[in-house]
Amino acid sequence: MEINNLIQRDDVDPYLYNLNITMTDENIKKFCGIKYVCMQGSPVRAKEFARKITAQILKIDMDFFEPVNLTKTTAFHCYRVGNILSVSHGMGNPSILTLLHNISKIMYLAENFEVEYIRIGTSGGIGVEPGSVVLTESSYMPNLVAGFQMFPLGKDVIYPTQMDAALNKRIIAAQPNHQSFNVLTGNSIAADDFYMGQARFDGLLRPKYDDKKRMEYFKKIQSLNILNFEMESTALAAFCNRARIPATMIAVTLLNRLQGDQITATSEVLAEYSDRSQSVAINYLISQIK
Ligand code: R2B
Ligand code: URA
Repeated sequence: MEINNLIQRDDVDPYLYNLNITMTDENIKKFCGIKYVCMQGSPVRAKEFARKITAQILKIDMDFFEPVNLTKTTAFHCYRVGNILSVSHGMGNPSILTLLHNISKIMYLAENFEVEYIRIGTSGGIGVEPGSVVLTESSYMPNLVAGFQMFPLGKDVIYPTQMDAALNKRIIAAQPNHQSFNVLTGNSIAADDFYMGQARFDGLLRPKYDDKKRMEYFKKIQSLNILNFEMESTALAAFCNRARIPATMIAVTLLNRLQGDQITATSEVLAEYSDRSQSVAINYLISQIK
């Protein structure tokens, strides 16, 4: 991690409002030695992931262990298992970006300068078989520009959004030869919402586009090797590029958007799909830790 030269130890506000934690020495110690920060949208899934890595990596019987949430807020939950943090990031770029500032300040204060960040999530596939897991190479805005646009002091700035290629390679190398689903690398679009932001017709508001225009958009998307829509990858990639933190996203596709808008898989199938992203991450963590 290359610390933004605006952040110096003495300048950092020791109270992290969004996590409701004061970074006393005692609290900082709870985070020392973290190497992997794994992020998922929901607090429930972050806890479930913490339970899985406890059982699968630390081999601890889950009948006798309950992960403890280290934050005092409902917005972001945070669980520590060995040198892994399992954190929830909420939904969308603004939410994950807020989490990233807070969690990275903690990593800095705890002197964890060699961290890696992985978002583990779901997405809408574009021309890929539902249930495939996509590792993001570069993240695009919905206007099909690779980058993340922000307006610091009203100025229009686009930050680069490539994920860490070496980390992606290590994750792929850690997967078993005969996985029952595809693990692909390609690009992703981080949309501003689930509906019109992802070219859907099934939101409340009637979009101005029609099927033909949408198909033209999907074709352009495919020509850029963009494999999925989701809502956080541009902020993740831009933040981590600026902070020099290796980062990537592992996102399972819940449907193929060339075939429709509605997610129609049963809840059992969807749960199994979500488990796939987690298991790809766990295979990687096991390969690094053992
Ligand atoms: C994927 O799924 C969520 C929307 O349902 C969003 O957080 C994302 O990126
Ligand atoms: N998450 C998204 O953002 N879009 C989808 O279509 C599915 C999951």
